[in-house]
Amino acid sequence: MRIDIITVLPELMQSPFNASILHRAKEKGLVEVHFHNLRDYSIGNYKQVDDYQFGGGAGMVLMIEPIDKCISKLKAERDYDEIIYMTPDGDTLTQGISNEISLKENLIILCGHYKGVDQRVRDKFVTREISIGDYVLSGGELAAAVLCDSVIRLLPGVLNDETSALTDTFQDNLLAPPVYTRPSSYKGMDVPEILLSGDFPKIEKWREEKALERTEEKRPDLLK
Ligand code: 6GU
Repeated sequence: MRIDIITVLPELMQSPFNASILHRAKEKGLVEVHFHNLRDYSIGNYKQVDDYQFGGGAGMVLMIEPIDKCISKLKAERDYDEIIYMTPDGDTLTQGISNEISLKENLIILCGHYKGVDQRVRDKFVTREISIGDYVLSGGELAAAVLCDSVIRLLPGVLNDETSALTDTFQDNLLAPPVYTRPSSYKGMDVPEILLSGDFPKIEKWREEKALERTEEKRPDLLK
């Protein structure tokens, strides 16, 4: 997979990609992430990328021309499966959307900023709009990093057996069951007997029950 991220703040984005699982995915050659500073595609001598909105109102809007220049350059180099715009009014990210996106080859992710981008960018270039939840961030960068993390960890070969995505919370619309590690008894708090029994079919059944119980208690909406 190749991901091209267009942003006015590349510095804000790079560190999550240089640690842990995302770093390993890059090292293994399973993903390439490229950052494009919108200012490098700015117009005029002032490196302008945003302007006041027509009709008045507070807040700046990212201009269409630098975004067009950047996207056009990328599209001339390869085909893209999706051009994703990160915006609080997009579709709320779910595991299902991440699963779907993880099957794509080449992605462009455009990060909104200030009041967002000129609507014509959304109308003409963008194929999908994603939000990471009902709260407002200063820009789309952290949301893009969240999206990339959730997608990259699903790419075949990124996770090993111990970190397998198959048993994650949300993967079957269920929360994950409780987990324990050593010691089996700590200050009078004991690990459920069954987990120490070695009876794996029974343990599996227990985990399914606990996952369902936890989901009923904390997120009954997932079961509907
Ligand atoms: Cl994608 N962008 C911004 N600015 N805020 C958000 C968001 C995105 N998702 C949730 N809040």
